[in-house]
Formats: sequence, C-alpha cells, structure tokens
Amino acid sequence: MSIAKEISRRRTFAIISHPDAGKTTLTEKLLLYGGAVQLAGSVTARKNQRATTSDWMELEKKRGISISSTVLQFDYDGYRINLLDTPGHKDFSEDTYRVLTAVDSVVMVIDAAKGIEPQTRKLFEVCRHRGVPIFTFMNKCDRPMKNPLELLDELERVLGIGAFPVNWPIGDGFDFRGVYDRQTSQMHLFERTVGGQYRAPVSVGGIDDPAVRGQLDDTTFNKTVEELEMLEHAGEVFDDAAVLAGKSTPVFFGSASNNFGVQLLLDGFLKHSPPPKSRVMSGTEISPEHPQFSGFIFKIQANMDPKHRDRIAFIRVCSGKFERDMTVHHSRSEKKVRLSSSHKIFGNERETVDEAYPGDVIGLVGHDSFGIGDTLTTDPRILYKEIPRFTPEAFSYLHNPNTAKYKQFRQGLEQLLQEGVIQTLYLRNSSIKTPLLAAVGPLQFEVVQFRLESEYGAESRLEAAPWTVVRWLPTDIQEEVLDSLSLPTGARIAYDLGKNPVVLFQTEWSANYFGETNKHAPLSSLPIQTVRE
Ligand SMILES: Nc1nc2c(ncn2[C@@H]2O[C@H](COP(=O)(O)OP(=O)(O)OP(=O)(O)O)[C@@H](O)[C@H]2O)c(=O)[nH]1
Ligand SMILES: [Mg+2]
Repeated sequence: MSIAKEISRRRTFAIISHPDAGKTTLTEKLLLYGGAVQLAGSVTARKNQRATTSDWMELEKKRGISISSTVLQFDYDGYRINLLDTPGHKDFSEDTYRVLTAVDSVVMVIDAAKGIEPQTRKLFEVCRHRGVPIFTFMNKCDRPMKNPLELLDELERVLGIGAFPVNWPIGDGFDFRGVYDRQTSQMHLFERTVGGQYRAPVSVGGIDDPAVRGQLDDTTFNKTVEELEMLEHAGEVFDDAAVLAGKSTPVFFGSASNNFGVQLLLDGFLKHSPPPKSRVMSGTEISPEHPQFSGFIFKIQANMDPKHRDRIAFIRVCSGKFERDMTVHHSRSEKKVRLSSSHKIFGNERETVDEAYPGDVIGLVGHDSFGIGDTLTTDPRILYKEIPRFTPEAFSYLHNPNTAKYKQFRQGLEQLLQEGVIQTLYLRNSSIKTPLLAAVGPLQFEVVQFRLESEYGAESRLEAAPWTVVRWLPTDIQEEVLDSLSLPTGARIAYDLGKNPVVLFQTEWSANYFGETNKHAPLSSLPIQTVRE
C-alpha cells in the first residue's frame, strides 16, 4: 500500500468530557463494535467480571474513574484507528491536554441528563483553539434526559458551535428504544442485553415500516415524528467543511452502556472525520507525506506491564514512515538514537511493530533520555513544540516513613516524576530533605502514593504544605538578588528540578503583592527557557 493510502486510512482521535459522562464505557463499546474485543468489560466490574480495556490501572479499577490516558490501536473496516481514552477529572487534565496535541479529531461525550458540564467546556475551548474537529455523543439517553432540542441549543449557545443532529433519539429514559438515522431515514430499534457485554440486537426499518412501527407506542412514535419534522423544517444539511473547520459538530444520540447508537457513531465518525493533516512547525508546514520521518513524544508511562517494569514513551508519528531499527535525531540530547524497541499499544498490551505511518501512536521502550515534548526525526531541522505546560496549584510534602525502603522510595518517585504529571521542588536554605511535590491537582498525590506502594513496594506519607501558588523567577537571577527579595509572610523561595528558582505563596494576593514590591524580579507562571527554543 502506498504511503498516501496508509495516511488516508488513519483515524487518530481522543474521547473527551467532564468526569463520568461515559468516555471509558463508550471506548469499550467502540472496541466491541470495532471487533477489537469480543466481550465488553465494565467500569463497575465486580469480582469475576471483566474490567474495561482502557481503565487497566489498578487504582482505576478500584475507583471506577480514569486516571491516565490510554492508547488503543485497532483495525476496522479498512481503517487503522488510534483511539485515546482520556481522564475527565481536572486534577488529571495535564495528561488530557497533552493527548489533544496528538490527535486529529475528538469525540465529545455529553451526559444527556446534565448537558454541558464545566470540564467539557474547558476541553472544548482547547479543541477550538487548536481547530480540532469535534463529534458529539449524547450519552445516557436511557436515563431521564434533557429535551434533545434543548441539548442542541445548549451546544450552540454555551459552546458557540453549530450542531447538526445526525441521528435522533426515539423515546428516553426507560422508554428509550433507539435512534432515527437522518442520513438514511431509517429507524434503529435496539434491545438491551445483560450488562451490555454483547452487541445489542437491532431492527432497522423506515418510519412507515409496520414491523418497526409496531414496536413503538403511539406517544413515543408521534413525538419522534413531530421532532423530526421540526428538524427537517429548519432545513440544515450536513456540512463537512464546517465540521472539519471545527465550526459545526455532528451530534449522535445513544447509550454507551446499553450499546444503543454505538455502531452509528463509529461508522458516522469514520466517514466524516479527517485523516492526519499537516503540522505547523515554526511557521513551516510539515505535511504527513513529507519524505522524512518525524514525530513527538506526548506521554510517558512507567510499569504498564508488571512483568517488564519499564517505561514507555508514546510518540505520535507526524510525517514519513517509521521503521523499526531506524536511527533518528533526538531533539533534547541532539544525539542520534536507534529505535529498536517499538510497539503497537492496546490498553496495557503491547506487540512489536515494524512500521508505522503518520497518525499512528506507537510506544518506544528503553530510552531513559526521552522526555515529554521531544521530537524524533530523520530530518534534524524538524522540531515540534506542541506540548502545553501547566502551573501547579497543589503542594504537599511526601515523607518516607520506612527508612529501610529508601531505595525503592527514591527510585519509584524518580520514575513517576519522569511521567511529568507531578514535579518536585526543593526549598532554598533549608535542611528539610523531604521532597515537596507540586501538581495540577491533589488527586495526583494520591495516585503517586498508591503507585509507589503497588509498583515499587514503598510506603509514603503526605503532609500538607501551606502554599497554593507557585511563580517562577527569571532563570538567570543572581543569588544576591534572591537574598535581597522582600518576601510576603509565609512565602518561600525554592528550586525546581532544573534548578530554576521559584517563589511559593500562600495566596494569589500575596503573589501579586510580591510583584509590586519586587519589580526587579518579575514572576511568570511557567519556567522560562526550560523548554529549549
Ligand atoms: N445509565 C447509563 N449509565 C452509563 C452509560 N454510559 C456510562 N454509564 C455509567 O456512567 C458511569 C461513568 O462511566 P465511565 O465510562 O467510567 O465515565 P468516564 O467518562 O470514562 O469517567 P472518567 O474517565 O472518570 O472521567 C459508570 O457507572 C457507567 O456505568 C449509559 O449509557 N447509561
Ligand atoms: Mg474514563
């Protein structure tokens, strides 16, 4: 197959939303309908039940929430799909935002009973800013839901995006029976299966088909017909160009847990979503067909496989062809490295992969020098700067209560730090050697504790730290200047791992006050110069 053909069959997308809208459940059902799993697992699995493929971490299974993004690559209907399930909780949003740099489109899941929730709105803004096409899945129609017309109106009003219903719910709550496909004018009526483990049996027919009509009560039927007429009257048509420009979103209704509408979403999404496109690098466009291989690392994860205990760097291929054993230029070290251990990833399973094309996400093992944001390429002039950085807002000391396990504690913490979801700071002029952790949200600390224990056998104890704000000082500031700064009560100077000086404040107010009283030491919310220009 030619490289152009390989690119055109790639679909790389993320599933995003506010916590609990059903991303992981929908992911699992897309795998079921895509033929990648035979039996769908559940996020609320009990003993002897199958858990979902994407929530494979122990803590995820225990809590029933997603903590870390998951990559799932599979083939379906001639397409090579790279699907990324993301965590919804804002404490884990750094991971989600990084994933958004690596995809070509997203499926935004909305809980139809709740409408647009705050985290969905934030993620939507990031997608809009990046011009990423958005497909919408109105989930949980099997529960009492908002009026579907109101939901569409909310998309337009709250998000300011056009909404085109591709299909329409038939009934809702207990009476939710299926969806009407407006493209083909067919009703799809589903039956529920126990636990939604298997595909839902479906009967399909036109609106006047007696076999289908006979399955609906008059109220549901009449209401659906009336709503469909209203939609037709509005006269909108599916506008591919508007979707690709991120100005309009195709809307699909359904229920992930019951498998209603999943097939229609999968097929509709694949038909209308874009293959990989060019990436802009310092004003130059690098097209996927560019003859040189290039890609960037957007995620690192340690210990995915308890048998291996290694770390995987996830790279999104942007141009050219990847071949195992190829030698590439590594931007951070400016050295040549040979990529001999490359993997296709499916949840926590991996399989050696010999070649990959633009759009693919592959896992590279055995390179400790790889960091998030690094570019790998056969053309050293290519350098991607895709990865956004976040300012920590939560701070806590992490004690090691068991000195006999010092080595495990240090090593575990070091490896988890490499994943880039937490960082450590060291107080200036302090004898305290306890690491001070900083993260976007406090749940990250619990994840660190849990993983230290389960993956490295090291216990730990958290102690709250009094700060809520961190600001970076100019990286080249002199020691004498640091000595001369007038710090508000409770504020402290510290260093990040790159030895860049920061100031920790107890309140936003005191950070502002510092800014006014120390004009010679301007603050910034991110370290300047730590990302190489
Ligand atoms: N009634 C109903 N419940 C659903 C449906 N889809 C998902 N759920 C339930 O909603 C809850 C959350 O589902 P998840 O798939 O874990 O949600 P998520 O968006 O992945 O959550 P995070 O990853 O933690 O942000 C679970 O209890 C699911 O069983 C649905 O179609 N109908
Ligand atoms: Mg999830």
